Amino acid sequence: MNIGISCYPTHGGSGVLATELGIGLAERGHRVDIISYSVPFRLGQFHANLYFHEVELTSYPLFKHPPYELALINKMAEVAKAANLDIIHAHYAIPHAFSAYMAKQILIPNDPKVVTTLHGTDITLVGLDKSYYDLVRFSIQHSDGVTAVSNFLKKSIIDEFKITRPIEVIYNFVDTDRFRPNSSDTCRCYAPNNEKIVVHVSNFRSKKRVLDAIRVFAKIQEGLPAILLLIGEGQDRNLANELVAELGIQDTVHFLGNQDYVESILPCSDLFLLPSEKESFGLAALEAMSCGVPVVGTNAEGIPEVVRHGEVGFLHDVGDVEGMTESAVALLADPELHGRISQNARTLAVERFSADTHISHYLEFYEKILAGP
Ligand code: GMT
Repeated sequence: MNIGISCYPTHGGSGVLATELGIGLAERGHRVDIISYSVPFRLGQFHANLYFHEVELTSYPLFKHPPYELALINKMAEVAKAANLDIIHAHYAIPHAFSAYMAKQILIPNDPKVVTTLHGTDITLVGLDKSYYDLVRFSIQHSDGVTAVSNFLKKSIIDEFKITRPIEVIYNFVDTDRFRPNSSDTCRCYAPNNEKIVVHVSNFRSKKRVLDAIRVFAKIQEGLPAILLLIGEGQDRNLANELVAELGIQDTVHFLGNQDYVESILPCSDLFLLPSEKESFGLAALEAMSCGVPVVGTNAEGIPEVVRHGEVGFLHDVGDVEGMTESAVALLADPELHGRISQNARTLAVERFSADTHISHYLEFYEKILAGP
């Protein structure tokens, strides 16, 4: 099969998932053409059967902003023609799904099928904005196939956008060979006295509630020696800095910025914090689970579908810093409990969210769409 993938190249979950899917499909012998404004960071090394196409932006004095969507549509149509694409798979509705629809119009009668995967805020936040709502609804209705990354998200699409067409839930997945428990000590330099290592990975947007992660950590370290690794960049970074200074915990909190290889950091950590207010799935937590790291977080949106409360971690209401702290301390202070939850986390990732199973699911879905009217 020839599959075009359009996604964001940055450190967000939708781009990660799209890239990992592309790599997995290419490894199975399919031709994959990734279309984006720069090379997705997760692409890493060279992969046979996988091609990257940069969307080039041309500016002109008339344009206040160079029209990215138009350049993307044009690039999609160009690649689809040259690579004889069967499918254009758009990840995140804005602007990829509508751009794929437009590319398809250009290509009629040799048009590929358009598959759209909705990831989260394209439905629950940005897509609800009046400036995008009708466009997102149109794109969903006019895709040949639509998938959602959780049951929560499927229900939101139906409820918020009054969608009646079928939507397939295909959970996000993780490469359990790369994200695995090991005796890595790469981040032990931050914990020279064997302190517990607590990790938070996000894009530092307000809905991720990184300040709650810091507050939980501050309380954890009152009771036991611990350090916090904050991975990511975003608008709340300065607030996070200020809070760390206000709480006087600068020596034990380390801002690592964006990291391309979190699989080197996660295995040597003891706990992952996910205090999000909005999270349709929580791919970052799944990657931690795959490394055998227990998760403490919130029961928001789709998180409980991934982080099973009491089995692979503990979930509390959004903003319940006390509750999250209690669970975190209970886990970190009890090696038997920690060992059990860590083992469960790894097992759940392998048995329920492996790349192999879910890439097969996507392929079956493509075949169904290609066989359709
Ligand atoms: O808006 C974001 O948080 C970024 C977004 C993305 O496109 O990277 O993340 C969403 O997609 C991920 C991959 O499917 C999910 O794991 C995240 O839960 C989801 N984020 C939200 O729903 C807030």
